[in-house]
Amino acid sequence: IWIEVGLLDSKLANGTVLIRGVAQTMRGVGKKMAFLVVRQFTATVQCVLTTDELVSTQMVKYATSLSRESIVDVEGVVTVPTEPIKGTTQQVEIQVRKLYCINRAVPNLPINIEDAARSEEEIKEAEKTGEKLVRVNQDTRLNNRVLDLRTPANQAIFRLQCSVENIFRDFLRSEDFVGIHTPKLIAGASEGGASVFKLDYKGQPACLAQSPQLYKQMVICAGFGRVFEVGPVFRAEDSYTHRHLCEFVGLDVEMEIKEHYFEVLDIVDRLFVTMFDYLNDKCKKLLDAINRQFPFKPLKYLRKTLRLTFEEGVKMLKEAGVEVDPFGDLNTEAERQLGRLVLEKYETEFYILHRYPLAVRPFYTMPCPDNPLYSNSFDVFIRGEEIISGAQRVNIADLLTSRAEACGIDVSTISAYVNSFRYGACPHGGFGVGLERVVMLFCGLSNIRQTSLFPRDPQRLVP
Ligand code: ATP
Ligand code: AMO
Repeated sequence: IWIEVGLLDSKLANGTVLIRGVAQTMRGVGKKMAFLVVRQFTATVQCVLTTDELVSTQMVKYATSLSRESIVDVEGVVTVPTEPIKGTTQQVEIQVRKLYCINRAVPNLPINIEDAARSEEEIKEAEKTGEKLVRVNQDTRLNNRVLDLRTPANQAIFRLQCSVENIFRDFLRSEDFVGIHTPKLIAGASEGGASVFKLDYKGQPACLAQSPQLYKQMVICAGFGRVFEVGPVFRAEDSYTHRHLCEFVGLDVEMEIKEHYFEVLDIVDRLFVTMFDYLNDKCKKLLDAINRQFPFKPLKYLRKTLRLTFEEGVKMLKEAGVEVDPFGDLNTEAERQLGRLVLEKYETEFYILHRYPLAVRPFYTMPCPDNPLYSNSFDVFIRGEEIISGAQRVNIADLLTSRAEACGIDVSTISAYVNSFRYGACPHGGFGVGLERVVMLFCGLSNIRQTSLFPRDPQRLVP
């Protein structure tokens, strides 16, 4: 009976099971006994070989000579040891009856999974006692990503990411949003020309989409009411930071609004509170696996998400002695500082900052009706870092044209977009979320490369 390693428990005691997994470690004790730790996804179990009528000394030798990370099938009887088992996730053992190697790994692996799975704390503790454990650096990990991804924390990170994406879809579908797919090969920049990947499209100049922005709005003009998209976003970032990738997964939303851009904020609020609740309730094992290697405190968030205006944010910073331009953008350090102040005052690490200065927002952003120096726009932060940008959009073609011109954009390159607003266009707004940033910041990870399977950054195109 095939069974998943993660499902092995004392209820199966004395039963015969068959597992397939990876030979993680093997240790011989004399010629008559060997221990083999077998791993499947995030779970590990100890398999014990003791010579008897079914297990020969050759088989014990064979088990200890297996190369690490080889794929094995193990058949055996489940037993419950009297002492708790250290070093495996499952609290039972398998007394091996049969052992087959299905596929052998090379003997010298570029990364040892046990090394890659160790926490910084463990390494430091060992150093105190004079023991030197291997520290696998990020480049080595990313160069050998197939092996690196086998660590329990990495297995958990990408399962958690899948949940984030699914909750995004499920929540929006339950609110009558329609999933769409917009083109990624497009004629011009959608978020400003600086960070665009240019390419040749059968002789025509083209580029990779920097966001679904213009097309998701055109779909609203086409009468779809409420839409969302999950898809790749390409940005030719030229500096190397802990939170920018050259390709990331964009979670985008666009919706008609009746009265106010707060209707969009209401969706952000309910979507993310639903998401965080789900992750905390239903993904405990995954969070534990990440926590074991990369310890983090659970995210603090409120039942109703805090909304601060940009002006209020600037005031809080000023009171704390941080001078920022009241009509400029916040730099990374000011954003972090504001995050700390908000946490102190409001006890939340998740909040919305809205009514940004118009000058720092893209041309398609609606100016505030009461004061055009500000805009109906917002960013959303987790632990002091941006995960979302959004806004009400300009839905009046002539205003859009003048805003584009004011921002230095050649309107002839976006005429199909601008013209969409000449055939009857509802007031609307939306937002874009970076999937990798959500996972990184929810789990308090320090680098966005940890939440991208095969990260693309200014220096990395392979693997
Ligand atoms: P996006 O650029 O998509 O809005 P973001 O998080 O980079 O996402 P911005 O408002 O553009 O947000 O930038 C905020 C701050 O982040 C900037 O003031 C700048 O300090 C820093 N920053 C933005 N882009 C880069 C980059 N490519 N390299 C280094 N720093 C950057
Ligand atoms: P923005 O450019 O702020 O807005 O992007 C939206 C969100 O995408 C994520 N993000 C990134 N993630 C990884 N690497 C990058 N280089 C990167 N750049 C951005 C961030 C950010 O909050 N069209 C608008 C959205 C809208 O108004 O609907 C836009 O693209 O989490």
